Amino acid sequence: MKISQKAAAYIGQEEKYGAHNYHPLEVVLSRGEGAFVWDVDGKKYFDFLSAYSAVNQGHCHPKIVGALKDQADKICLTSRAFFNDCLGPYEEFIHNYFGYDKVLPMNSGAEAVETALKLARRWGYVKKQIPENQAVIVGCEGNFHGRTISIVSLSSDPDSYAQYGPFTPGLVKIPYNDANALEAVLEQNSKNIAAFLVEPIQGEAGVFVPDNGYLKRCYDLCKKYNVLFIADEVQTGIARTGKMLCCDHEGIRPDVVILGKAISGGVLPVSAVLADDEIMLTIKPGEHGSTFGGFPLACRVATAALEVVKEEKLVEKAEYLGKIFREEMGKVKSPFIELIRGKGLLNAIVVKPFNGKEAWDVCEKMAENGLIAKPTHKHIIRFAPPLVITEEQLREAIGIIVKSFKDLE
Ligand code: IF1
Repeated sequence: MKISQKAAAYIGQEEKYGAHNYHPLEVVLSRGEGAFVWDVDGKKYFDFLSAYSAVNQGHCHPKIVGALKDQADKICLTSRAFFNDCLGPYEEFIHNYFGYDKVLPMNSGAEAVETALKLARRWGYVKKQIPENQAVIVGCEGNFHGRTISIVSLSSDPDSYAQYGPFTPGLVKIPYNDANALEAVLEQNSKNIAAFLVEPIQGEAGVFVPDNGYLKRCYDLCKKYNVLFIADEVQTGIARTGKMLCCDHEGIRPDVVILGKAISGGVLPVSAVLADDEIMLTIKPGEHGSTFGGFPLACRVATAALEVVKEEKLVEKAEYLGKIFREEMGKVKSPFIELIRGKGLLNAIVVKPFNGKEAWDVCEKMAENGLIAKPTHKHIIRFAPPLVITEEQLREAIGIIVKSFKDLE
């Protein structure tokens, strides 16, 4: 991929002075607006990653940025050592928006997942009388829940866990999309199992959509064996899959919901754990927290970001536009296209290598043609534009994707 001297300079700085924990596509971005981003040379792209589904409301949404600017001139951070005039209103807003008794505000998705793991263990000891330090949490093969030591202790991806041991105990994995596997592990040891943690769609695994009914069956099993059903909606939540929460597709109400990414519209790191009092109040004052968790900027930004979702009907848009994407891409005859799958505007194409070209080459070609996306697990390209994309823009973007496959044939 040819890059300008200007872009190369930025890339060189990251190479020289930054940790090498990523291998980005060689596009150097400097501006974003709605469904579009521009690089340092002024080239415009459709953004089809949305920062891994954090920018559902579109880049630099004026209402969200406006809330940030307005609050930034008042007070940014108080810490939780004192009260402030933003957190209470935000917590009531979240209560009314999602229908859970309480919210525990954190910052990154991983922090919210860690919070949910602690909450599940604490509930297990206090409410389920699991013997101290014996609590087990069940997760799924192929999961991605973040990058902390406990979370990667549950990972089945060596890129996530290799050479980071020793690992946190009490975390077991079962195959994804297999409710019988959950039933088996619950029958065997439910008295020590505190929770089942699951992504309603496995994002990083390549937008792995489980069979219809899978989540409902797992939810029912958790009820039967008095195990918390915890949904990691960090990537699938906030309208991305055509419902406010992906679990809504199956009409289930998780015991604990984990949110992140688009809860702030991609403006600040904001995450949240939702639960009812019976679970949430097992954590007492001083037993969990974080410096920035629920800080005034986050409260204002997340409130605006969630208001935008309803005001601009992003749930309905994701559902409607996602169907168009899968229908139109399903018509394309290309030796590269093995499979198209997804829900709402969280979609992926499994790419068959052809002509010595593979997913990475397709992404480079799409960037040349004005659309950025990135492969996951070598052969899968995720397509997740901001939900504010118009139908006309989506159809134009589909044209770019199709042209890019053709260019490589
Ligand atoms: C990276 C992808 C990876 C998540 C789910 C929790 C978190 C994530 C379902 C943690 C974060 C990000 C992390 C980022 C790339 C991206 C990602 F799935 F979205 F593509 F890695 F798998 N639960 N996903 O997807 O949230 O701490 O990042 O705020 O680490 O490279 P976080």
